[in-house]
Amino acid sequence: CANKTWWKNTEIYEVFIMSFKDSNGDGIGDLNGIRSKLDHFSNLQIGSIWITPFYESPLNDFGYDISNYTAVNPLFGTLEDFKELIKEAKKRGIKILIDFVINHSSDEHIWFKKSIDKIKPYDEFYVWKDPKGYDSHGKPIPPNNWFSLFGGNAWQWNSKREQFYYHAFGKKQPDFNLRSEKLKQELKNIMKFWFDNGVSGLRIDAVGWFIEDALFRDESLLNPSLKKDEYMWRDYNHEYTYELWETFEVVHEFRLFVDEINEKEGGAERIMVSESYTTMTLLMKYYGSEKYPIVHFPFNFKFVDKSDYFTSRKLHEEITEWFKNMPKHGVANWVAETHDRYRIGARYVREYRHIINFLIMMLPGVVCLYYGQEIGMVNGPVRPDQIKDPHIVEEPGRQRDCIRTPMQWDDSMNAGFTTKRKSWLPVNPNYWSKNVKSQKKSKNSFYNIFKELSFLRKTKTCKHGAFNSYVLSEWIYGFTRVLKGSETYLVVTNLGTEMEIVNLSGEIPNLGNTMKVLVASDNAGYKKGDTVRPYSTFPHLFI
Ligand code: TEU
Ligand code: CA
Repeated sequence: CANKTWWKNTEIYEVFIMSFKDSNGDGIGDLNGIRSKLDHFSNLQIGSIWITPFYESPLNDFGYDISNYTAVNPLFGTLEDFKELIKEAKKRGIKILIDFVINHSSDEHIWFKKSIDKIKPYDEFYVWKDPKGYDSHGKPIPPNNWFSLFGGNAWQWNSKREQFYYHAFGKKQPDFNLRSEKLKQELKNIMKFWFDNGVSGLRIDAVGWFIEDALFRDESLLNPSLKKDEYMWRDYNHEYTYELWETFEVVHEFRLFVDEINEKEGGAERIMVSESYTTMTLLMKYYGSEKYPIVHFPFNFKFVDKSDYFTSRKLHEEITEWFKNMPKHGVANWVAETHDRYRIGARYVREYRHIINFLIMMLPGVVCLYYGQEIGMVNGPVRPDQIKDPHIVEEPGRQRDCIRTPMQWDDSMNAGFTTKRKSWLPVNPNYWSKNVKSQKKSKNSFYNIFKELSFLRKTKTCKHGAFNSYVLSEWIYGFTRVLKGSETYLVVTNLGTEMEIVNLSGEIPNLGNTMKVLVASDNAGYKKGDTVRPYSTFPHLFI
């Protein structure tokens, strides 16, 4: 039967394909590897998985540089493998989401080659621009001051076409011209191709960079006194290169296309989720309205963008801000880790890993997880000579490799990720004690606590209950989930470093008298009026 609302409180588990599970012993994760681990998702009641790019690609940005959108990279398997994965996942009720990387392609895509040669209609598929002039050595001068997010000027000269092309990311990732109707038609064909192959949703990569100023105006510097070679991407406003109003129109157009397919083909709703790091106001624009839908929801990176610690009030504000701003028809979602930003343990105090899992699993809406989050994986040590990522994250000299070390399945060689002696990135040496297999065996492990949360998540209260947020003291934060006729839950967390007394009297209305602790991150027993250990969380059930 058609389930149109499956996505409204699903789990989206991000599988960074290269690092999840290798099936053929080449040291790189692949599609058959994912299929061999489907039980892992079933055990944790994961509703859907998002697989990072597995398409044909020279892998200059780990697949975020696609050279053929409808071909599977042989490193990751075949289209048959993908179909088999979809089939097996479906048996377990698991939906599959894929990456839709359409801000740019790889420069090795045939469209780009044809674009260089000005073959119609590909001539207009990318962002080409004449030089501003030539310097005294005859060198072409870039059209403006736009920078690449991956460092350096965003314009690359092509001597064959005698024009610059724009690349918001790496040199080998030329930006598409999403004003081209013919290009958009091609991209819709690609969407249709994957939907026909059983895909349930698309994660729209780097959506903010879709459209650039048609007049190619210079961006203004945040600090105008900076000299030409002193500033980089983060030092200017992104008025002309980021989230222009046309961006939302383009995504809306793709949404209409998805809606059309959903309507025609019945069955479950296929969804679109957007990836953008931006202001609250602009984020909310991605929801669109009921009459003008854009994406099903934009990723909520609140817990990804933050670091250090929370006071209770701060956390309350962070959480409620989303609900306050979200349009009425909107569905909330919570992300704490991705393949681009440091893992929780490296941004917050390590113990917050549990706290954040408790929160995002019990809050209303969709929860987005990153592989390894269920066992509390932390950034892995990657030596400079082992680094694979040519790009930096957060600050210069910090690559994204440490966020992408292989999944830790067991305590055998390379944590059971691969049979090859050297995996593509080193496994975190802590796999010896931190792995799925050993955590399954120990009662109070990260894995087992997470598993209990995953069961709680499936209750009526968690799915449909109302949400209320409370600042109970400086360090004690709490929220309730209440549904008439069902159990009431209270999630309490101590964000501080000392024991705190939880005073519930009067603060929260309509709580029954009998309290039962359901899951606790430090696994202590609690009675009403007890103290809560530092850095711990537990949901209560009130009867
Ligand atoms: O990321 C786009 C993005 O907004 C950033 O997270 C960016 O990658 C990061 O700040 C770089 O340090 C998406 C993908 O998630 C990322 O892996 C790709 O590299 C990027 O697009 C280009 O496709
Ligand atoms: Ca492999």
